Amino acid sequence: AALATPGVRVGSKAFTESVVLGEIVAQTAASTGTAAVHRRALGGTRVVWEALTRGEIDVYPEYTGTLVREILAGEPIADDAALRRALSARGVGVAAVLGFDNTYALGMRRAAAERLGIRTISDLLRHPGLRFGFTNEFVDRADGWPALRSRYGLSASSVRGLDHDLAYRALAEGALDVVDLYSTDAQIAQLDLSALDDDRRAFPRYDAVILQRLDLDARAPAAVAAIRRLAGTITAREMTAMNARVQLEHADPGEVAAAFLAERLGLA
Ligand code: PBE
Repeated sequence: AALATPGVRVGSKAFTESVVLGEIVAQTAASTGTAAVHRRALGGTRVVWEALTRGEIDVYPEYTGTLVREILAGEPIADDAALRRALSARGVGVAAVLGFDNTYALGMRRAAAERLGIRTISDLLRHPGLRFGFTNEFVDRADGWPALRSRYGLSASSVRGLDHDLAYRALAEGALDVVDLYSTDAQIAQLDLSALDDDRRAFPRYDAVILQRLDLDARAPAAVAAIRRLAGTITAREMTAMNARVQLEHADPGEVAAAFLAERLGLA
């Protein structure tokens, strides 16, 4: 029997940007003649990370703050070198640091924030009656609502967990007052939201990276080399524009990724 074609199995988390980045990675691998599949929107952070470490996928997009504060929480990670060591002990490497930060922020409709005089997260302490709606994962994550609650002493009376896109809709319709934003989401500009200043620095940096299983180097060297060349190629503005194509115009993430690779990297 013929040897199985060495392939690259890409995964992504269940939100727009992760799927777009997964497509960029899968198409980049495919451009080297390597078979590539993308298991889109596999699940939340834990599910996709475990799929990587168990060997069900080879590559997926992640964020440094998520690695340090959630996935590897409990391990002291002081700097970049320590992060790479902790990953490598798990058979994982950083193939590329993409060039932008997608941080969590708390957001309100600008008009509502201005009316109530809210500019910072600390200002929320004076308005305990506000209705909070957070992405399900944010409600439980060590770097999400639990971190904000203890850092700021917030004790909202109403906190709902919901789908990220539904949270934006509920905010726009006035059914919620405060949601967690991802800073590269296109809805922030579209819905005229304001991101509250994280005045007590609860959130870390969330630099977008591509994680890979280290054993992929031997299995698909050309694809890995191509994925490494994605380093530094995406600015926050470019990522927001790609998210907008999907979030606001409902373009397919595969098309958006193909356009990016063609225009920015000359990959056909
Ligand atoms: N995010 C925003 C990150 C954390 C901050 C949703 C892009 C994530 O872990 O997926």
